[in-house]
Amino acid sequence: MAIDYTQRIPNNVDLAGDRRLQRALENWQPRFLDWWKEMGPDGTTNFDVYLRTAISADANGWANFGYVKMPDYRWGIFLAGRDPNRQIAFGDNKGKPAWQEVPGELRSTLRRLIVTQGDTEPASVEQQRQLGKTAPSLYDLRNVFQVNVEEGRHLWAMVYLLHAYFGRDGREEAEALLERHSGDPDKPRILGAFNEKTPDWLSFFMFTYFTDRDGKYQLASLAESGFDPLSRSCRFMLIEEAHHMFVGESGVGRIVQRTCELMKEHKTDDVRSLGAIDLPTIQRYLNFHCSVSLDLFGQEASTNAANYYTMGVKGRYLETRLSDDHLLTNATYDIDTAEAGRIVRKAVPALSALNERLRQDYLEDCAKGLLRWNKTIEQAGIDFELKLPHRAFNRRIGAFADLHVSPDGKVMSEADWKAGEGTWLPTAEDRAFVTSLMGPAVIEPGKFANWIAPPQRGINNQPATFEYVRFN
Ligand code: BYC
Repeated sequence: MAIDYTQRIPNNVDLAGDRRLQRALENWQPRFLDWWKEMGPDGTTNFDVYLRTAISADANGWANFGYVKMPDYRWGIFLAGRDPNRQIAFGDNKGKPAWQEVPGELRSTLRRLIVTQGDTEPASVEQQRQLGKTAPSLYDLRNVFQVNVEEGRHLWAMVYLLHAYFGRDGREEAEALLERHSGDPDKPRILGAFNEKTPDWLSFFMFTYFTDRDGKYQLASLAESGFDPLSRSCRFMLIEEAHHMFVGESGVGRIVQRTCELMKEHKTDDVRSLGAIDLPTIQRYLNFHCSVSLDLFGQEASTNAANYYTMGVKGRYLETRLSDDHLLTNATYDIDTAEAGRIVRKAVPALSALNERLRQDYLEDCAKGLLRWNKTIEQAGIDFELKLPHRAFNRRIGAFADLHVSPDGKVMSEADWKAGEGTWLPTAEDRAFVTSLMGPAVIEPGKFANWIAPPQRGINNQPATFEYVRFN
């Protein structure tokens, strides 16, 4: 299917039929491109990258592969198809037709959720800005760029909603999404994890494994929203999100594989001297990215979350597949929380526990990748197991923020925690070592940096040796 180049903004929302909206978005587009040039992947404007582009929301249209210069990427607005009979599935408005416009009383709540979601998308592009310079292969270089352009499109998705449904406030919020920047002391991004650095490829793969997976669970909850345009936007975004998590899971998996190969071949644990990343360092990075991502789910007991649910704006993961009353007014849910300096398990009203419930779904999903990574370690005959840290470890948000908890869940004094910190979280020395392995970028087709194994297969049935990026 060919791209319609007569459209400045490819879309399936009949932009041409809404001149006011079209003008507003065409006004925002150059600002977005300025932001991309200033804050997007550094020094890449002339590269031809083998990218997939969504040109429509149907099965054939969402994955068109070809060489594209990234500033010319066809960022567009695509919503999953509309079900005219869709009903709100939960909360006080359960059973009513899904809203096609924003109900007045939900305006500020919905805007806030859309802005929070939208803010993460450009933030991650900013965080990954320098990675191209140290890519371990052309295949990986292409993957980070793919992730970046799709996060750019996800920003477009939220900006469309702001422009189309929130009037002047929405336009101002859309501007502000380009004005806050990751790690900026004066105008930081909204959520903690999006102000951290992603300075190296181990961090990038951990980020796409753990933090993009928060994206999956948050988007899935918003896909249940009674506000139909938000639901449809998120459903389309989720299709793209799967590739980002694949990049993370396979990236960490390939690093683990290479480390194990070298340990076996040289009969040593000291793979650092062989230019690879040792398993304890991988575990420390994992602890960091997992704990920072767990914070993204908010407070364990949250009245915000209860209100979102009751109002019908944000549901549970796979809400419509759950078999209960979808009101939860009389239900309880067991959560781990902190009381008098201890971790206790207790039943709380299910409505207030919705953040924690989503975090639980998320953690179960996170565990699956570890099973695969650990299989690689086991098959190499190595006695080591990667583990998810306890949910209370290294938290900044929620009930455990004031506790000092080890990765295996022991509450301890601050002094003891500080004494253990260097074995649980990446140290300055770990980070310096990992950085020392990075770059310069490996740009010969089919070649890979020493610290990572090649992928099992390439992108879109292309071989690993394919020229995924041309530099011109
Ligand atoms: N950092 O009642 P609570 C993605 C604030 S990632 C800073 O628990 P709530 C992606 C909170 O705002 C997915 N502040 O809040 C991934 C609240 O502030 P106020 C992004 C935090 O609302 C990779 C206060 O603490 N999408 O897509 O229930 C690459 C009380 O908390 C944090 C979404 O997040 C934090 N971590 O839950 C690219 C979905 N956590 O009211 C993309 C939209 C909490 O006291 N957002 N606070 O001023 C939401 O659903 C909710 O805002 C949250 C927070 C789940 C984030």
